[in-house]
Amino acid sequence: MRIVDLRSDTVTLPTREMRDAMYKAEVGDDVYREDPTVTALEELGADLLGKEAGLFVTSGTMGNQLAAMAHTKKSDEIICESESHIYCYEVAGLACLSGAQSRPLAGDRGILTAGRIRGAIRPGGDVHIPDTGLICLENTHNRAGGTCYPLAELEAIRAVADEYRIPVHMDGARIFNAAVAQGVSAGEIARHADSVQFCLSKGLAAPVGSLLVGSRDFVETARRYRKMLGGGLRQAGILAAAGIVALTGMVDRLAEDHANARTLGEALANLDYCIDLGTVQTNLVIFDVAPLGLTAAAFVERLAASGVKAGASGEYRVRLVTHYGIERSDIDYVAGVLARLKPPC
Ligand code: TLP
Repeated sequence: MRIVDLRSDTVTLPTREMRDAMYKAEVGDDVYREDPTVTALEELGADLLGKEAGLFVTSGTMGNQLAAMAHTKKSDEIICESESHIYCYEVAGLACLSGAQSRPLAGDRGILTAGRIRGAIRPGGDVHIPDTGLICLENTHNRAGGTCYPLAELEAIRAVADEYRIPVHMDGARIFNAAVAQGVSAGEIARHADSVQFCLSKGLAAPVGSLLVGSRDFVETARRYRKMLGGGLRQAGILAAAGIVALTGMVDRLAEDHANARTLGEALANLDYCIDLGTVQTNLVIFDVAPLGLTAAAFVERLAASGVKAGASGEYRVRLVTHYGIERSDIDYVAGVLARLKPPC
């Protein structure tokens, strides 16, 4: 049976070029800062995002958590979006690792506005009340279906953050998807944030790792916390080599994933599935199966019986993710399966 794995872009396999680069990578002990390939990747990532420095970390989760630890102090409050990864899927890391309280705000398709954020900032100076220590934005927004922050909104949020002197961290796990979809450089997006975490191991197809970028001081603080959490790696250049190929050779092709996601979204809409096509801006497609009288888990099982691997994004929401390795013919196959699974109205 044909298998089409649309569970996540994390399932992408490294390219031949990545494997060659990994084999040939010049390496050293990165805790001593003697791994030239890790250093090259960190400099490349920082450059692309217009920041002073970068830090290679094991995962997006580690990058986000290190950012929160480095930006905040214990008892701070962190403003985030109520469906964000940092709030929903990082095992309460903000509470455990930073000792901070989350202040989740509902966004519109995952997008927070400057006004909404301004209204949630704590006044400060009151013995009862936590300080707002950080604003976290997720771009693209995973659970909202891969939506992108409009640049004008980022600019307005930056202005509010500056007014209250609060740092902004961007969970840019898929920031390059946003950049390609919006036709701008990742730096153009990142300039509104003090720090950005972005994943090499999702649509960019590297096997492992993320980068955390920001000011030199911020990155040095994060480096200490990375060591504390056991993330000080040794000959990590083996992994970083693939990351360099990811950043230099895999960004532009994300447009193909977006086109495939759009085709899939339109197929779902044409079949009268419950989908908000406005959310299909990048490589994620989320639709609701409640009107079919099914849970997401039950629908995912039906898809699996036809070789289509999907994931649940909530009890009734199914998520399909397009990525490197998925071709247009796979999308046509999935559209055929979806047509068969939908009972006639
Ligand atoms: N997302 C994964 C799962 O954890 C849900 C996925 O399959 O989409 N930020 C965002 C916006 C993410 O989507 C993810 C991973 C992360 C952070 C964490 O990255 P990793 O998995 O590398 O820790």
